[in-house]
Order: sequence, then C-alpha cells, then structure tokens
Amino acid sequence: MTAPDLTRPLAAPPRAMILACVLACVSIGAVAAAAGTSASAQAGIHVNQLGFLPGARLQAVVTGNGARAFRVVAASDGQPVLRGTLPAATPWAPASRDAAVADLGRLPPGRYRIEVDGLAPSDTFAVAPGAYAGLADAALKAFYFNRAGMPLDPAHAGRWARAAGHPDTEVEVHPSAVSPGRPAGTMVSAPFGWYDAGDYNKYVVNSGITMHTLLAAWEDFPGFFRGRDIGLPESGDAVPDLLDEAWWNLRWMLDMQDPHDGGVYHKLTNLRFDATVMPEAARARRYVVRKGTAASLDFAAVMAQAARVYARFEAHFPGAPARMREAAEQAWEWAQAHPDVAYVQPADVHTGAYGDQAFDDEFAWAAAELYLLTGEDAYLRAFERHARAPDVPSWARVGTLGWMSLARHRMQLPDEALHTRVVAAVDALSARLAAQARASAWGIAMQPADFVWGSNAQALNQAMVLLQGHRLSGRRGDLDVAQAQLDYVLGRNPLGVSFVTGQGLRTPMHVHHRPSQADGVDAPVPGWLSGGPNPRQQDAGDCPVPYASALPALSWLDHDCSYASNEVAINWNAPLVYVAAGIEALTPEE
Ligand code: G3I
Ligand code: 9MR
Repeated sequence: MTAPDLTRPLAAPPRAMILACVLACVSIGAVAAAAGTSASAQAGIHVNQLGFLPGARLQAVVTGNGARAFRVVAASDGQPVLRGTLPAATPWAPASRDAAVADLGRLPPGRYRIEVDGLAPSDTFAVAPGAYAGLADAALKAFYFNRAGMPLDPAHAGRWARAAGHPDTEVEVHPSAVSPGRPAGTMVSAPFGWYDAGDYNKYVVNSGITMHTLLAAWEDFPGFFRGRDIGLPESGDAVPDLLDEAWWNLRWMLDMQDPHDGGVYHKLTNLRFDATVMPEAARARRYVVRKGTAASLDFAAVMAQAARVYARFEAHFPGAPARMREAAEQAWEWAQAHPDVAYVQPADVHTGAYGDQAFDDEFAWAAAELYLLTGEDAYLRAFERHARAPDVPSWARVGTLGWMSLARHRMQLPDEALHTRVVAAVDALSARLAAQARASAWGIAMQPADFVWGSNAQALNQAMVLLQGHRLSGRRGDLDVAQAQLDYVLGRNPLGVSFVTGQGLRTPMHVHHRPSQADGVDAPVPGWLSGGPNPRQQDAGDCPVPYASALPALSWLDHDCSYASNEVAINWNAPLVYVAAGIEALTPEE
C-alpha cells in the first residue's frame, strides 16, 4: 500500500479522510511542514494531552531532527522554567523512526509547553492534582453507556440518551447449546449486561477479564473509588459506583449458567452482527450459544472474585455473595467434567468468536479465585498444576489474573515459600516490562508484536502489570513506566492522538461503535478507548479509505469502518479504568 502524501491537500477528499487526517496529520503533516521535512521523516514532540500529576516523573518523546536540547516554558508567558538535554535519538521499530525521551523530572502545578529548536512546540499540558480522575470516571461511565436492557435517560446520559434495546428476556437456546435440562426450542431469560463493544452481543469470555480488572481496581484502589460519583442512576446508594456498574453485568452473567448442569454458555448473540442502528432498532432473534470450558472457567473466576468483593455489600445485595459462590463452584465442577471443550463457531453463527484452544490459564485463574474465596487446598493444588509463568493478560490469556489475585491476597497463602514464589512471578514480569521500556527509544514496553487488534489495551494491560510490580516491590521505576504507558495512550504516540473519546486535544471521532455511529450526535459516546494501531488491518476490505501507513504503531484509521483499529470494547476500557485510578492512587503527592 502506498502511503498518501499527508502534506498535500487531496482533491475532493472524502469527509472521513479529512477527519482521519485532522487527527493524524495535525502532529505529522503540520509539524513536518513546520520542520521543513517530508511526511516520511515526521518530527514532533509527543506528550500526554491530559497532563500529569504533580508527583509524576514527566516525560515526552521527541522524534525527528537530531536536536540534543529541549526547554520547558510556562504556557502563560513563554518563559523557560527548565532546560534539559536529549539523548541521541535511536530507532523505534514500531514506527520506523528515531526517537529520544525528554526527561522533565518533576514540575510544580502549572501549564507548560516543551520546545525544541527546529520543531513546532508541543501541545500545552497541565501539571495538576487529579489529572486522571475525570478520565477514570469517564472510562467507567462508558460501561453505563453500553448497558443492554435499559433506557439511558438524559439526566445521566446527556446528549447520548437513548431508548432501551435488547431486553433479552426471550432468548432461544441455540441447537449447539441444548442439553437434557434445556431441550431444543427452550427459551431462557438473560437480561442486562453490557454490549461487548461496537456490536450488541454479549460474550462471557470477554466479560471474564473485564470484570476481573474492574473488581481488581476496586480491591487495589478502594480509596479512589469510594468517594466518586460518576452520575449513574444508582449513584448515591450505599455502594461505590464502580460496584454498581459491575453489578449490571454480573446479573447478566449469572443467567448465562445452565442451572441444570452448571455449564456456562459462551455467548448471547444474534446469528449475524446487527446493522448500524440504535439498540432499540436492532430486533434480531437472540440465542445462547454452546457451553464451553473457557466460558465456564472465566465465569467461575469472576463469580468467586465477586462473591469475595460483594460480601462487604451484602446488605445491599442480599444473598448475592452466596449465590455467586455456588455458581462459581458449579461452573468449576462442569469444567472438571468437560476440561477441553473449545468454542467452535456453529455454521449459522457469524458474530464474535472469542475462541481459545488452551485452558490451563483459565483453570489456573479460576482455581486461584476459588482458593481465595474458600480456602480449600484442592484449588491451590489445581492452581499449581495449571499455572505457567505470568505473561501480559488479554481475553485469551488469563493465567496472570490468578497470579495477581494471589499476590494481592498473599497473606492468605498457606506458606512462606508460595508467598515468595507468587510475588516473585508477578514481579519478574513487571521487571521485564520495565527493562523493555528502558531499552526502548520511545520509553515504553510496547514491541512491534504488541500491536495486535486492541493494541491500546495491550499497552494498558502492560501498565496494569507494572502497577502490580510497583505495589509489590516499591520500585519507583515500574510506576514511571506505567505512567509512560498511559502517556502513550493519551498522546505520547507517533499519531499524536489521545485515544480516548472526549479526553484530550485530538481524540477519535469515528469509533466503530453502533450507538456512536447511529445516534446523530457528532461527538462519539465519551470515555471509550479506541482499539488502537493494528498492522494486520483485517478490516481493510470493509473500509472505503486506506490506512495511511502499514507500520505497527501507525496502522490506525479514525473511520467507523475500522473495527480492527478503531472499535471500542469493554475489555479494553477496563484496564483504562484500572490504570487511570491506579496512577492517581499510587503517584506520591509532591
Ligand atoms: O492466537 C493468534 C496467535 O497465535 C498469533 O500469534 C497472533 C498473531 O497476531 O494472532 C492470534 O490471534 C488473534 C486473536 O485475536 C487472539 O489474540 C487474531 O489474529 C486476531 O484477529 C484476533 O482478534 C480478535 C478479534 O475480535 C477477531 O476475532 C480480538 O482479539 C478481539 O478483541 C476481537 O473482539 C471483537 C469481538 O469478536 C466482537 N465484538 C467486538 C470485539 C472487539 O473488536
Ligand atoms: O461490527 C463488527 C465488530 O463488532 C467486530 O469486531 C468485527 C469483527 O468480527 O466485525 C464487525 O462487523 C463487520 C463484519 O465482520 C464484516 N462486515 C462489516 C461488519 C461491520 O460493519
């Protein structure tokens, strides 16, 4: 594919191309023009558009012109407040360009710009307490916007108010899912829950890591979440908003278990993706499809963790913790009897697969959560049998969630040796990611292979691991790299985009998200993380405009056709909530 010349106006460019370019070209084309270079040697100063906390280690990335000095100036009067040297730029493979990290150290509260001779000044950024509190709120509120089965009223949803869709009270058991207890033609009810992403289906496997991450955010940073009011219908009750929101999906998940045998359906879905319409206009018949090992174990893990977390709020959710414990144990039992049922898409079902072939990680995660809930040795032995060295988590790789839960609750472990081993395992992964960042010209852990479908969530899941490493070891460097990862997502990237809708100076405007596409409101539903650059570009055949680049970190298209680079998804927003809250909670006040 030939990259378009971004510095030259196109003849009659399509609207979407102009908008894609407004984002990508502001920092690439305009800055390149200012520097007198061609678009292929883009130069610029890349910085977190939401700014920084006063106690943070501030960094920016400078690409391009070989300069070896920078200065920080006050935004108000342009007076220098800091002068620093830049290391020699070295290659950063994901964008195939040379880069150098400008280390600003700490700055007192204020508004600043970074200047480098020969380059356009950076965006103005603030150093202020609470820099990411609004981000954490918006990222959590995004889940509310994806609630199935309820209207969003103007008092809580503002411009994005909408009617209810997908009641899911009359759902057919798909032929792939029939069992003696629920023969062909059985109708079940499984209302509520969140739409997975830009589509309107509900997938248990993807709810797994999502729920874990949100509940872990509560477990790790209760002080941050306890006081926050994000404007939910439930706000002001006795429960933190985060747990009110998570409850919406837990209720749905509970109905995805077949009460006759404990097995859990893989998904609740249409046969085909809905058209690009608002939820209430999407009326296709819905099915629960095929039980599976991954869904059952992810469900068991989530229910065990939730039983633990919601126990403190039993008065508000009477009976729920016991019900969730029982559900978790039954799903675990089903998986013992069906240890290898991979999801295979039935021939007539064409929606998201979330297929996974390997279940040791799901067994390890569920065993860890069930051990922490019940204290029963058998679960710990199961964890030992199935656990492998931690890796960066994703919907298909959940073993590390078990390691992190055990580390979080290490005082419950029966012996010192295991305690040490669990801490060392999580710590080693965090240390490895921090070392990758130190060796990187961009100062982040992301490698070319990390630019997968949902790469922005990969960056944030790396950050989540780094925050665990920081909490366990106290190493400041791990916190600083987690910050750098968040910086990357919020603008310190070669596209110059803050990838969260409504959060930053240049943000995605055309996410692949049916409500955002169909609601007639110019601005997309706020608080959603765009999936991010993905060089495999699996949607190219569905897109009327080409990606501007095939390079890993540049393969992003702000067009609503681009489900492979610009969709939103619950499992991608969850680590955004975690990391935004975690950096707020863990960065020392200065
Ligand atoms: O498993 C292979 C791995 O072995 C290989 O090394 C790697 C190379 O890139 O690819 C891996 O498979 C990838 C798989 O995700 C697991 O990570 C596929 O290439 C990739 O196409 C696949 O993408 C998934 C995508 O659905 C397509 O199935 C995304 O992870 C997943 O987030 C996305 O989820 C969709 C739902 O299906 C439907 N709802 C929206 C949601 C977000 O786009
Ligand atoms: O909208 C769908 C999105 O949620 C999925 O992630 C994506 C990949 O499974 O598929 C999208 O639907 C597209 C379909 O796969 C191909 N035809 C165009 C659809 C989007 O408009």
